[in-house]
Amino acid sequence: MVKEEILNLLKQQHGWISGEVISQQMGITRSAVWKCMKALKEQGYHIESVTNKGYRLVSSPDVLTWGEIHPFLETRMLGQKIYTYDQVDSTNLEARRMAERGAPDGSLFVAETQNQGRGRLGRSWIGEPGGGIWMSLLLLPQVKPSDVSQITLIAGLAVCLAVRQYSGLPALIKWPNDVLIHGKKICGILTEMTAEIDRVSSLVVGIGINVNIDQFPATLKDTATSLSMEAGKQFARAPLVASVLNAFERHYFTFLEQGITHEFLTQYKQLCATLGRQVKVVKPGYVQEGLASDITLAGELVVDTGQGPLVVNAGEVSVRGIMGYQ
Ligand code: BTX
Repeated sequence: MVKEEILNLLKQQHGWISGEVISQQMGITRSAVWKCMKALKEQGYHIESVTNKGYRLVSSPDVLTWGEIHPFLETRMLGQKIYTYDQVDSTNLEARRMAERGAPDGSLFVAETQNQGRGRLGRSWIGEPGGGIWMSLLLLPQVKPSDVSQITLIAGLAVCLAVRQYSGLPALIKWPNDVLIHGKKICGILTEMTAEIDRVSSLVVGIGINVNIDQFPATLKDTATSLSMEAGKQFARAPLVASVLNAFERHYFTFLEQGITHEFLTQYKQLCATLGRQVKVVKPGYVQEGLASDITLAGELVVDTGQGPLVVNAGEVSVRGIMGYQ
Protein backbone atom coordinates (compact mmCIF):
# COMPACT_ATOMS: atom_id res chain seq x y z
CA MET A 1 0.00 0.00 0.00
CA VAL A 2 2.94 2.39 0.71
CA LYS A 3 4.10 1.75 -2.85
CA GLU A 4 0.64 2.68 -4.18
CA GLU A 5 0.62 5.89 -2.12
CA ILE A 6 4.06 6.88 -3.39
CA LEU A 7 2.81 6.26 -6.92
CA ASN A 8 -0.14 8.56 -6.21
CA LEU A 9 2.24 11.27 -4.98
CA LEU A 10 4.33 10.97 -8.15
CA LYS A 11 1.20 11.17 -10.32
CA GLN A 12 -0.16 14.23 -8.53
CA GLN A 13 3.20 16.00 -8.71
CA HIS A 14 3.47 16.23 -12.54
CA GLY A 15 7.19 16.96 -12.07
CA TRP A 16 10.06 16.45 -9.64
CA ILE A 17 9.52 15.52 -6.01
CA SER A 18 12.43 15.05 -3.62
CA GLY A 19 13.07 11.85 -1.69
CA GLU A 20 13.15 13.97 1.47
CA VAL A 21 9.60 15.30 0.88
CA ILE A 22 8.29 11.81 0.09
CA SER A 23 9.87 10.32 3.20
CA GLN A 24 8.41 13.11 5.39
CA GLN A 25 4.92 12.88 3.87
CA MET A 26 4.83 9.09 4.10
CA GLY A 27 6.59 8.86 7.46
CA ILE A 28 9.16 6.36 6.13
CA THR A 29 12.96 6.38 5.72
CA ARG A 30 14.76 7.56 2.57
CA SER A 31 15.94 4.01 1.98
CA ALA A 32 12.34 2.73 2.18
CA VAL A 33 11.43 5.35 -0.47
CA TRP A 34 14.28 4.11 -2.66
CA LYS A 35 13.11 0.49 -2.28
CA CYS A 36 9.55 1.42 -3.34
CA MET A 37 10.90 3.28 -6.39
CA LYS A 38 12.90 0.19 -7.33
CA ALA A 39 9.80 -2.00 -6.99
CA LEU A 40 7.74 0.42 -9.13
CA LYS A 41 10.45 0.45 -11.82
CA GLU A 42 10.40 -3.36 -11.81
CA GLN A 43 6.63 -3.18 -12.43
CA GLY A 44 7.32 -1.15 -15.57
CA TYR A 45 6.98 2.44 -14.32
CA HIS A 46 9.53 4.73 -15.93
CA ILE A 47 10.78 6.88 -13.05
CA GLU A 48 13.69 9.26 -13.47
CA SER A 49 15.87 9.96 -10.43
CA VAL A 50 18.39 12.82 -10.29
CA THR A 51 20.52 13.91 -7.33
CA ASN A 52 19.25 17.19 -5.81
CA LYS A 53 15.98 16.98 -7.75
CA GLY A 54 14.51 13.69 -6.60
CA TYR A 55 12.10 11.56 -8.57
CA ARG A 56 9.82 12.14 -11.58
CA LEU A 57 7.25 9.80 -13.17
CA VAL A 58 7.82 9.73 -16.91
CA SER A 59 5.36 7.02 -17.97
CA SER A 60 3.20 4.25 -16.56
CA PRO A 61 2.91 0.70 -17.90
CA ASP A 62 -0.40 -0.73 -19.12
CA VAL A 63 -1.08 -2.66 -15.93
CA LEU A 64 -4.42 -3.27 -14.23
CA THR A 65 -3.56 -2.38 -10.65
CA TRP A 66 -5.43 -0.34 -8.05
CA GLY A 67 -2.98 2.52 -8.66
CA GLU A 68 -3.79 2.66 -12.38
CA ILE A 69 -7.55 2.05 -12.20
CA HIS A 70 -8.48 4.06 -9.12
CA PRO A 71 -7.70 7.58 -10.44
CA PHE A 72 -10.34 7.10 -13.17
CA LEU A 73 -13.09 5.71 -10.91
CA GLU A 74 -16.14 7.83 -10.09
CA THR A 75 -17.87 5.06 -8.17
CA ARG A 76 -19.00 4.82 -4.56
CA MET A 77 -19.00 1.03 -4.40
CA LEU A 78 -17.82 -0.76 -7.53
CA GLY A 79 -14.07 -1.30 -7.55
CA GLN A 80 -13.48 0.32 -4.19
CA LYS A 81 -11.72 -2.96 -3.39
CA ILE A 82 -9.62 -4.38 -6.22
CA TYR A 83 -7.99 -7.84 -6.20
CA THR A 84 -5.37 -8.19 -8.94
CA TYR A 85 -3.69 -11.36 -10.21
CA ASP A 86 -0.95 -12.11 -12.73
CA GLN A 87 -2.57 -15.45 -13.34
CA VAL A 88 -5.71 -17.13 -12.10
CA ASP A 89 -7.90 -20.01 -13.28
CA SER A 90 -10.91 -17.73 -13.87
CA THR A 91 -11.73 -14.38 -12.30
CA ASN A 92 -15.34 -15.62 -11.88
CA LEU A 93 -14.18 -18.64 -9.91
CA GLU A 94 -11.84 -16.48 -7.83
CA ALA A 95 -14.63 -13.98 -7.10
CA ARG A 96 -16.84 -16.85 -5.91
CA ARG A 97 -14.10 -18.22 -3.66
CA MET A 98 -13.42 -14.77 -2.22
CA ALA A 99 -17.14 -14.15 -1.68
CA GLU A 100 -17.14 -17.14 0.65
CA ARG A 101 -14.23 -15.53 2.52
CA GLY A 102 -16.14 -12.28 2.98
CA ALA A 103 -14.96 -10.06 0.10
CA PRO A 104 -17.09 -6.88 0.14
CA ASP A 105 -19.94 -5.89 -2.16
CA GLY A 106 -18.61 -4.30 -5.36
CA SER A 107 -15.18 -5.99 -5.20
CA LEU A 108 -13.37 -6.20 -8.53
CA PHE A 109 -11.21 -9.19 -9.49
CA VAL A 110 -8.92 -8.65 -12.44
CA ALA A 111 -6.24 -10.88 -13.97
CA GLU A 112 -3.59 -10.51 -16.65
CA THR A 113 -4.09 -14.16 -17.61
CA GLN A 114 -6.76 -16.77 -17.01
CA ASN A 115 -5.89 -20.38 -17.70
CA GLN A 116 -9.50 -21.57 -17.45
CA GLY A 117 -11.40 -18.54 -18.79
CA ARG A 118 -15.06 -19.53 -18.91
CA GLY A 119 -17.90 -18.69 -21.27
CA ARG A 120 -21.57 -19.59 -20.94
CA LEU A 121 -22.95 -23.15 -21.08
CA GLY A 122 -19.56 -24.71 -20.33
CA ARG A 123 -17.82 -22.99 -23.24
CA SER A 124 -14.37 -21.48 -22.84
CA TRP A 125 -13.14 -17.92 -23.17
CA ILE A 126 -9.68 -17.36 -24.58
CA GLY A 127 -7.48 -14.34 -24.06
CA GLU A 128 -3.77 -13.78 -24.41
CA PRO A 129 -1.84 -12.43 -21.39
CA GLY A 130 -2.28 -8.68 -21.09
CA GLY A 131 -4.30 -8.50 -24.34
CA GLY A 132 -7.61 -7.79 -22.75
CA ILE A 133 -9.62 -7.01 -19.69
CA TRP A 134 -10.52 -10.19 -17.86
CA MET A 135 -12.44 -9.13 -14.80
CA SER A 136 -15.31 -10.04 -12.47
CA LEU A 137 -17.46 -7.93 -10.20
CA LEU A 138 -18.85 -9.35 -7.00
CA LEU A 139 -22.30 -7.98 -6.17
CA LEU A 140 -24.40 -8.71 -3.10
CA PRO A 141 -27.76 -7.18 -4.01
CA GLN A 142 -31.01 -7.78 -2.14
CA VAL A 143 -32.84 -9.06 -5.21
CA LYS A 144 -34.76 -12.12 -6.38
CA PRO A 145 -33.06 -14.66 -8.66
CA SER A 146 -35.49 -13.62 -11.42
CA ASP A 147 -34.05 -10.07 -11.34
CA VAL A 148 -30.59 -11.24 -12.32
CA SER A 149 -31.27 -11.30 -16.05
CA GLN A 150 -31.93 -7.56 -15.81
CA ILE A 151 -28.56 -7.00 -14.17
CA THR A 152 -26.92 -8.78 -17.09
CA LEU A 153 -28.59 -6.27 -19.45
CA ILE A 154 -27.08 -3.47 -17.35
CA ALA A 155 -23.63 -5.04 -17.69
CA GLY A 156 -24.02 -5.25 -21.48
CA LEU A 157 -25.11 -1.64 -21.79
CA ALA A 158 -22.33 -0.45 -19.45
CA VAL A 159 -19.62 -2.12 -21.55
CA CYS A 160 -21.18 -0.89 -24.79
CA LEU A 161 -21.35 2.72 -23.56
CA ALA A 162 -17.83 2.62 -22.10
CA VAL A 163 -16.32 1.15 -25.28
CA ARG A 164 -18.08 3.75 -27.45
CA GLN A 165 -17.01 6.63 -25.23
CA TYR A 166 -13.43 5.43 -24.77
CA SER A 167 -12.61 4.28 -28.30
CA GLY A 168 -15.16 6.10 -30.47
CA LEU A 169 -15.92 2.74 -32.14
CA PRO A 170 -19.56 1.87 -33.01
CA ALA A 171 -20.14 -0.87 -30.42
CA LEU A 172 -23.59 -2.48 -30.27
CA ILE A 173 -25.21 -5.05 -28.00
CA LYS A 174 -26.31 -8.49 -29.12
CA TRP A 175 -29.12 -9.35 -26.72
CA PRO A 176 -28.75 -10.00 -23.89
CA ASN A 177 -25.18 -8.91 -23.32
CA ASP A 178 -22.54 -9.66 -25.94
CA VAL A 179 -20.92 -6.50 -27.25
CA LEU A 180 -20.07 -6.39 -30.95
CA ILE A 181 -18.20 -4.10 -33.29
CA HIS A 182 -18.98 -4.46 -37.01
CA GLY A 183 -20.83 -7.70 -36.24
CA LYS A 184 -17.94 -9.36 -34.37
CA LYS A 185 -17.70 -10.06 -30.66
CA ILE A 186 -15.48 -7.73 -28.65
CA CYS A 187 -16.88 -8.63 -25.24
CA GLY A 188 -18.59 -11.55 -23.57
CA ILE A 189 -20.28 -11.49 -20.19
CA LEU A 190 -20.84 -14.46 -17.88
CA THR A 191 -23.14 -13.82 -14.93
CA GLU A 192 -23.28 -16.46 -12.23
CA MET A 193 -25.21 -16.43 -8.98
CA THR A 194 -25.57 -18.35 -5.78
CA ALA A 195 -29.10 -18.07 -4.47
CA GLU A 196 -31.69 -19.37 -2.09
CA ILE A 197 -35.21 -19.93 -3.40
CA ASP A 198 -36.29 -16.29 -3.33
CA ARG A 199 -33.11 -14.35 -2.64
CA VAL A 200 -29.75 -13.92 -4.36
CA SER A 201 -26.83 -14.56 -2.01
CA SER A 202 -24.10 -13.38 -4.34
CA LEU A 203 -23.72 -12.48 -7.95
CA VAL A 204 -20.55 -12.57 -10.04
CA VAL A 205 -20.54 -10.63 -13.30
CA GLY A 206 -17.56 -11.73 -15.40
CA ILE A 207 -16.60 -9.44 -18.24
CA GLY A 208 -14.05 -10.22 -20.96
CA ILE A 209 -13.10 -7.38 -23.33
CA ASN A 210 -10.66 -7.93 -26.20
CA VAL A 211 -8.47 -4.82 -26.15
CA ASN A 212 -4.97 -5.23 -27.62
CA ILE A 213 -5.27 -8.55 -29.44
CA ASP A 214 -4.02 -8.54 -33.02
CA GLN A 215 -4.85 -12.08 -34.02
CA PHE A 216 -7.38 -14.75 -33.02
CA PRO A 217 -7.18 -18.50 -33.61
CA ALA A 218 -8.62 -19.60 -36.98
CA THR A 219 -11.80 -20.87 -35.28
CA LEU A 220 -12.62 -17.37 -33.98
CA LYS A 221 -11.31 -15.10 -36.68
CA ASP A 222 -14.71 -14.60 -38.36
CA THR A 223 -16.61 -13.96 -35.12
CA ALA A 224 -14.19 -12.21 -32.75
CA THR A 225 -12.49 -8.83 -32.85
CA SER A 226 -10.60 -6.44 -30.57
CA LEU A 227 -10.35 -2.70 -30.06
CA SER A 228 -6.84 -2.66 -31.54
CA MET A 229 -7.94 -4.55 -34.66
CA GLU A 230 -10.90 -2.21 -35.18
CA ALA A 231 -9.07 1.05 -34.45
CA GLY A 232 -5.60 0.18 -35.75
CA LYS A 233 -3.97 1.31 -32.52
CA GLN A 234 -3.35 0.09 -28.96
CA PHE A 235 -5.38 1.24 -25.96
CA ALA A 236 -4.47 1.60 -22.28
CA ARG A 237 -6.76 -0.75 -20.37
CA ALA A 238 -7.10 0.85 -16.93
CA PRO A 239 -9.24 3.85 -18.01
CA LEU A 240 -11.59 1.46 -19.83
CA VAL A 241 -11.98 -0.73 -16.74
CA ALA A 242 -12.94 2.39 -14.78
CA SER A 243 -15.35 3.60 -17.49
CA VAL A 244 -17.17 0.26 -17.45
CA LEU A 245 -17.48 0.39 -13.65
CA ASN A 246 -18.63 4.03 -13.72
CA ALA A 247 -21.37 3.30 -16.26
CA PHE A 248 -22.35 0.04 -14.55
CA GLU A 249 -22.74 1.64 -11.12
CA ARG A 250 -24.91 4.50 -12.43
CA HIS A 251 -27.42 2.11 -13.99
CA TYR A 252 -27.12 -0.51 -11.23
CA PHE A 253 -27.98 1.92 -8.42
CA THR A 254 -30.98 3.20 -10.39
CA PHE A 255 -32.05 -0.41 -10.95
CA LEU A 256 -31.82 -1.25 -7.24
CA GLU A 257 -34.08 1.72 -6.44
CA GLN A 258 -36.53 1.63 -9.34
CA GLY A 259 -36.05 -1.58 -11.33
CA ILE A 260 -35.51 -1.35 -15.09
CA THR A 261 -36.72 2.07 -16.19
CA HIS A 262 -38.16 3.16 -19.54
CA GLU A 263 -35.17 5.47 -19.90
CA PHE A 264 -32.74 2.56 -19.48
CA LEU A 265 -34.70 0.42 -21.91
CA THR A 266 -34.81 3.18 -24.53
CA GLN A 267 -31.03 3.56 -24.38
CA TYR A 268 -30.51 -0.22 -24.44
CA LYS A 269 -32.82 -0.65 -27.44
CA GLN A 270 -31.07 2.13 -29.36
CA LEU A 271 -27.80 0.21 -29.06
CA CYS A 272 -29.23 -3.29 -29.55
CA ALA A 273 -28.13 -4.96 -32.80
CA THR A 274 -30.67 -7.77 -32.37
CA LEU A 275 -33.86 -5.72 -32.73
CA GLY A 276 -35.41 -5.56 -36.19
CA ARG A 277 -33.48 -8.60 -37.39
CA GLN A 278 -34.36 -12.21 -38.16
CA VAL A 279 -33.29 -14.42 -35.29
CA LYS A 280 -33.13 -18.11 -34.54
CA VAL A 281 -34.07 -19.18 -31.02
CA VAL A 282 -32.47 -22.43 -29.94
CA LYS A 283 -33.77 -24.05 -26.76
CA PRO A 284 -33.48 -27.63 -25.58
CA GLY A 285 -35.98 -29.48 -27.73
CA TYR A 286 -36.84 -26.78 -30.28
CA VAL A 287 -35.61 -24.20 -32.76
CA GLN A 288 -37.76 -21.30 -33.94
CA GLU A 289 -37.15 -18.39 -36.28
CA GLY A 290 -38.74 -14.97 -36.35
CA LEU A 291 -38.25 -11.21 -36.21
CA ALA A 292 -36.83 -9.73 -32.98
CA SER A 293 -39.33 -6.93 -32.36
CA ASP A 294 -38.99 -5.73 -28.77
CA ILE A 295 -37.41 -6.05 -25.33
CA THR A 296 -39.67 -6.08 -22.27
CA LEU A 297 -39.13 -4.31 -18.95
CA ALA A 298 -38.21 -7.73 -17.55
CA GLY A 299 -35.37 -7.85 -20.07
CA GLU A 300 -36.95 -10.53 -22.30
CA LEU A 301 -36.65 -10.57 -26.08
CA VAL A 302 -39.92 -10.59 -28.02
CA VAL A 303 -39.77 -12.53 -31.30
CA ASP A 304 -42.59 -12.41 -33.89
CA THR A 305 -42.74 -15.90 -35.31
CA GLY A 306 -45.80 -15.44 -37.53
CA GLN A 307 -47.85 -17.47 -35.05
CA GLY A 308 -47.90 -14.86 -32.31
CA PRO A 309 -45.11 -13.38 -30.20
CA LEU A 310 -42.55 -15.63 -28.55
CA VAL A 311 -41.05 -14.22 -25.35
CA VAL A 312 -37.49 -15.40 -24.79
CA ASN A 313 -35.77 -14.97 -21.46
CA ALA A 314 -32.77 -17.23 -21.77
CA GLY A 315 -31.15 -19.73 -24.06
CA GLU A 316 -29.36 -19.04 -27.26
CA VAL A 317 -30.42 -16.55 -29.88
CA SER A 318 -28.51 -16.26 -33.17
CA VAL A 319 -28.97 -13.06 -35.12
CA ARG A 320 -29.10 -13.29 -38.92
CA GLY A 321 -26.13 -11.52 -40.51
CA ILE A 322 -24.13 -11.50 -37.30
CA MET A 323 -21.39 -13.89 -36.19
CA GLY A 324 -21.77 -16.53 -38.84
CA TYR A 325 -25.58 -17.01 -39.01
CA GLN A 326 -26.63 -16.31 -42.61
P1 BTX B 1 -20.09 -17.24 -24.57
O1 BTX B 1 -20.40 -18.65 -24.25
O2 BTX B 1 -21.14 -16.37 -25.16
O3 BTX B 1 -18.85 -17.14 -25.52
C1 BTX B 1 -17.87 -18.15 -25.58
C2 BTX B 1 -17.63 -18.46 -27.02
O4 BTX B 1 -17.11 -17.28 -27.67
C3 BTX B 1 -16.58 -19.54 -27.22
O5 BTX B 1 -17.16 -20.80 -27.38
C4 BTX B 1 -15.84 -19.08 -28.46
O6 BTX B 1 -16.54 -19.52 -29.61
C5 BTX B 1 -15.97 -17.57 -28.42
N1 BTX B 1 -14.81 -16.92 -27.77
C6 BTX B 1 -13.92 -17.42 -26.90
N2 BTX B 1 -13.04 -16.49 -26.53
C7 BTX B 1 -13.37 -15.36 -27.20
C8 BTX B 1 -12.83 -14.06 -27.25
N3 BTX B 1 -11.76 -13.69 -26.54
N4 BTX B 1 -13.45 -13.15 -28.06
C9 BTX B 1 -14.53 -13.47 -28.79
N5 BTX B 1 -15.07 -14.69 -28.78
C10 BTX B 1 -14.51 -15.63 -27.99
C11 BTX B 1 -19.32 -15.27 -23.11
O7 BTX B 1 -19.56 -16.62 -23.23
C12 BTX B 1 -18.87 -14.97 -21.69
C13 BTX B 1 -17.41 -14.78 -21.58
C14 BTX B 1 -17.00 -14.20 -20.25
C15 BTX B 1 -15.53 -14.08 -20.12
C16 BTX B 1 -15.14 -13.41 -18.84
S1 BTX B 1 -13.44 -13.06 -18.77
C17 BTX B 1 -13.56 -12.68 -17.10
C18 BTX B 1 -14.53 -13.67 -16.48
N6 BTX B 1 -13.85 -14.87 -16.05
C19 BTX B 1 -14.23 -15.94 -16.75
O8 BTX B 1 -13.79 -17.10 -16.58
N7 BTX B 1 -15.17 -15.58 -17.65
C20 BTX B 1 -15.47 -14.17 -17.56
